[in-house]
Amino acid sequence: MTNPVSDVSGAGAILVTGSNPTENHPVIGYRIREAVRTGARLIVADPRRIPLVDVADVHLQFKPGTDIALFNGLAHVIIKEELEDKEYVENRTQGFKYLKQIVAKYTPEYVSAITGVPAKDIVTAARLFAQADSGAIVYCMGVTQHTCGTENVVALTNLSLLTGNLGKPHAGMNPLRGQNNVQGACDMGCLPNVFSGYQPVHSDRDTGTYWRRLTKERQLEQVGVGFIRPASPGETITSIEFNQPVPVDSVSDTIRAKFSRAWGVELSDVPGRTIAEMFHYFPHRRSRIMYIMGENPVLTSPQAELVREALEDMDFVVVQDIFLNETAQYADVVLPAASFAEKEGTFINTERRVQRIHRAIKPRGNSRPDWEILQELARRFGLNWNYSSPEDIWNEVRELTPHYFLGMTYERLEKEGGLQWPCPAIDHAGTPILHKGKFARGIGQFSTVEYRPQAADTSGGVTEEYPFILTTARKLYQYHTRTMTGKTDGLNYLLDEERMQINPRDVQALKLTPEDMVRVTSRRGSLETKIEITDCVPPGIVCMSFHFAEPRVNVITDPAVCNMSVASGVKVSAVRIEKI
Ligand SMILES: Nc1nc2c(c(=O)[nH]1)N[C@H]1C(S)=C(S)[C@@H](COP(=O)(O)OP(=O)(O)OC[C@H]3O[C@@H](n4cnc5c(=O)[nH]c(N)nc54)[C@H](O)[C@@H]3O)O[C@H]1N2
Ligand SMILES: Nc1nc2c(c(=O)[nH]1)N[C@H]1C(S)=C(S)[C@@H](COP(=O)(O)OP(=O)(O)OC[C@H]3O[C@@H](n4cnc5c(=O)[nH]c(N)nc54)[C@H](O)[C@@H]3O)O[C@H]1N2
Ligand SMILES: [Mo]
Repeated sequence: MTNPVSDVSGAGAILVTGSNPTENHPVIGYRIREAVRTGARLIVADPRRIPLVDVADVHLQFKPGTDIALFNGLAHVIIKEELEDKEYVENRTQGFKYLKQIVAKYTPEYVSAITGVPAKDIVTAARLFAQADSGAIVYCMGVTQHTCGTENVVALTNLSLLTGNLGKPHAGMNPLRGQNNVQGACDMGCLPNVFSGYQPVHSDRDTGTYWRRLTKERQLEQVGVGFIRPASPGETITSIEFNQPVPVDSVSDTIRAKFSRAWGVELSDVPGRTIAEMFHYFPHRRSRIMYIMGENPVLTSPQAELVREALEDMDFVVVQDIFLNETAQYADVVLPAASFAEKEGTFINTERRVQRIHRAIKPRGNSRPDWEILQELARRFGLNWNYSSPEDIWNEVRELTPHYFLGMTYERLEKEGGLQWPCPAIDHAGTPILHKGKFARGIGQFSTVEYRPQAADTSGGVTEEYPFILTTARKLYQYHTRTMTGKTDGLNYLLDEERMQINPRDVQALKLTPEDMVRVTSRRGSLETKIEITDCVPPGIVCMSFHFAEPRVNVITDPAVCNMSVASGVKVSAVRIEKI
C-alpha cells in the first residue's frame, strides 16, 4: 500500500475493485464502512455483489476480465469533463498526451458494450472519484489474477495519477496483501528476479522487457499447453514502473557483487523461476527436485492435476510445513516447522510496517523455527552459517538493504510499535506515505494499455460448449486450504463445505433444486459440487472458493499466466454445468 491503513478513514472517495475486504481483510473492511459513515463516497467495481455494495454509492458490476476497458473508460470521462488534477499532471507526471489519445475511444457507451455496466454509472463513478478531495484506490486479487493482471494495475494507476492521488493522505494505490507476511517475503527477495529491497539480480530494470526477453530465451511461447500470451505486434505498453524506491545507482552488477561478498559465494545473474514455470511449463524441462516451504500447491495451483503428477514424477521432494498438508503426501522428507506463535522475529504487514513479534509458546514436539531448520541444512551442506538469532539475521538485512531498513533496529521496532519502509537512517521516522513530493523514478509515468478481449479462458474462451465463466474467491470463515482454520471447530461449524454460487436465473434454466449436485467441467477437468443460489453472482457467472480438498476447484482452473509477472490468472475459466 502507498498509504497506511488508518488513512482509509477520512478519504473523500474510495474505489474498491477486485477486493472483498469485509470477508478477506475484515479490519480494513471495517475501516471502509467507517469512512462511508463519516462521508466518504464509495465506488465498488466487482463482478459480484460483495457485502460492501450495500453501502456503496455505485456498483460497477462488470464482466470478469474487462478491467482495462472499465478503468480506461473512467479515465476517458475524467479527461473529457476536465476533472483531472491539472497542476499535478503538469508538474509531477509525463505521458498525459498518450493517455489522452489511448482513452479517447473508451466512451461510456463503448465501455458499456464491453463490460455490461450502464454508461451512466461509469460517468457517475468517474465524477465521484475525481471530484473528491482525496481518492483512495483499494484493490486485490480480482485485479491481478489475470493474464492481463499487470496491465490492469497500470490502467488503475493511471486513474490515481490523473486525479493527483499518489503521495497524499487518505488517497493512494492500496493493494491489500493476502498472507500474514507476504509483504515481508517479497521485501526479503522471495521473488525470482530480485534480492532484498527489490535490488535487481539482472540489469533489465523494465520488468516487461525483462520477462519478454526471458520468455524468448527460455522458449516459453506456445509450448506445452501454450499459456504465455505472445507480445502482440503494436503492443501499447510503453513501460511498467513499479515505483519501488530502488536507488538510482543500483546497477545489478554492483548489487550482485555486494551480496556475493556478504555471503561468500559467487551469485548468478540468471533470475530464478516462478511457480508457474516450475510446474507448468513443458514437462521435459520441469524442475526435478523441489523444496516446498509453507505452500500447498496440490490445492492452490491451477490445473492442479498437472501439479500432482509433476510432484509424483519428481526425483526428490521436501516439504517444510507446520502441518502435514495435501502436498506433504508427495514428499520424501517432511521437516516440521514452528508456527507464528512459536517463534521470534519480524513480520511486514500490508502497509509496509515491520513489526516485531514475540514467541507466545514453545515449539511443539520436534518442530523448529524455519530459520533454524534452514541454517542446520546449510551446515550439513558444508556452509558456515552462524546466525545466533532472528535479530542477527535482521541486522544483516539492514546492512544489505540500507535504503529500506537501515534505520530499523530491534530496539526501535519494539519501542515505536513498528516502522514503515523506507527507513534509511537511525533518525528517520519511516515512511507512512510513499511518493510524497516526488516519485522514486522522479517523474510519474502514465503508461497506456489497451483492452483486448481477454478470453474468459485463454485456451478458447466462452463458447457454446463452455457457456459459463467460473471465477474463484475466498470466504470469511476459512483460510485457503484450511490447514489452520480447518482444525478449528467453531469455524467448521460456520462453514464446512463448498457450495458454488449460482444465480437464480441459471438455476431455473438448468432446472436445479437447492440440494442438487452439479458437475462443473472446464477444458482441463471436472468436479462435482453443491450449489448456493444467490444473486451475489449475475447470470452466466459462477463462483467457487478453493478452501476445500473436495471438490478441488483448481483441477479445473486455467494455468494461463500474465506475461509480465508470470503469475496465474485464476479469476476466469470457461466451464459448463450439468445437473447430476
Ligand atoms: N477469510 C479469508 N481471508 C483471506 C484469505 C482467505 O483465504 N480467507 N486469503 C488471503 C489472501 S492470501 C489474499 S491474496 C487475499 C485476497 O483477497 P481478495 O482479492 O479480496 O479475494 P478474492 O475473494 O479472491 O477476490 C476478490 C474479488 O475479486 C472479484 N473478481 C473476480 N473477477 C474479477 C475481475 O475480472 N475483475 C475484478 N476487478 N474483480 C474480479 C471477485 O468477485 C471477488 O469479490 O485475502 C486474504 N484474506
Ligand atoms: N483458484 C484459485 N487459486 C488460488 C487463488 C485464488 O484466488 N483462486 N489465490 C492464490 C493466492 S493469492 C494464494 S496466496 C495462494 C495460497 O496458496 P498456499 O500458500 O499454497 O495455501 P495455504 O493454505 O495458505 O498454504 C500455506 C501453508 O503454509 C503452512 N504454514 C503456515 N505457517 C507456517 C510457518 O510459519 N512455516 C511454515 N514452514 N509453514 C507454515 C500452512 O500449514 C500451509 O500448509 O493460493 C493461490 N491459489
Ligand atoms: Mo494471496
